[in-house]
Amino acid sequence: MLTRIDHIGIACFDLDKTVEFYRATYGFEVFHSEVNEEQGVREAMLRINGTDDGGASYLQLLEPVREDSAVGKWLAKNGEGVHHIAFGTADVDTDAGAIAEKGVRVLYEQPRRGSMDSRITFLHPKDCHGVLTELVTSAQPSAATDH
Ligand code: CMX
Ligand code: CO
Repeated sequence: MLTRIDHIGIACFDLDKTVEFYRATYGFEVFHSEVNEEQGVREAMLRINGTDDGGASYLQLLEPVREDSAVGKWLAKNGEGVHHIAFGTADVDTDAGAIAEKGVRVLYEQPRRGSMDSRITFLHPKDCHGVLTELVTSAQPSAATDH
C-alpha cells in the first residue's frame, strides 16, 4: 500500500546553488547527500516532515553526473524543474507487482538501491499521465515493525 509522499525529485544544473536557494528561501537544511552512480546523480535530500509510519517526506534535489543519465537527458530537454514524484510503501516489491498487473510499465525487474539505502523502482511516465513515478521502501524499519 502506498502510504505517503516520500519525495518530490527536482532536477537542477547546480546542486550547491539549488541547495542554497532552498536554505535561504525556506530554511530547509540538507538531511543527507550522496552520489548515486547507478542513477547518474549527485543528490541532496531535504527533510520536510516525519510521518507516523516512521517514514518522512523530502525534496530530492538532483544534479546529473553524466549527460546521458535520466536526469541529464531530461534537463537538456526541459531545463530545471520537477522531474518525478515518489510514493512511500512498506513493500515496494508487492506494490510494483500489483501495479504491473494493471498494465503500467515498471522499469526495473527488481527494485534498485535509492537514496539512503532505500529500495526503489519507477513507473513509466507515458503510462502515468506524463508523471515519472517512483516507489520507495525506506531502509529504516517502520514504527509498526519496531515492536
Ligand atoms: N517526466 C515525464 N516524462 C518524461 C520524463 C519525466 N521525468 N522523462 C522522460 N519523459 C518522457 C519524454 O519527454 C519522452 O516523451 P516524448 O516521446 O513525448 O518526447 C519520453 O518520456 C521518452 O523520454 P526520453 O528522453 O527518450 O528518455 P528515455 O526513454 O531514455 O528515459 C525514462 C525515460 C523514464 C525511462 C528514464 O528517465 C528512466 O529510466 N527514469 C528512471 C530513473 C531515474 O529517473 N533516475 C533519476 C532519479 C533517481 C532517484 O530518484 O533516486
Ligand atoms: Co527519487
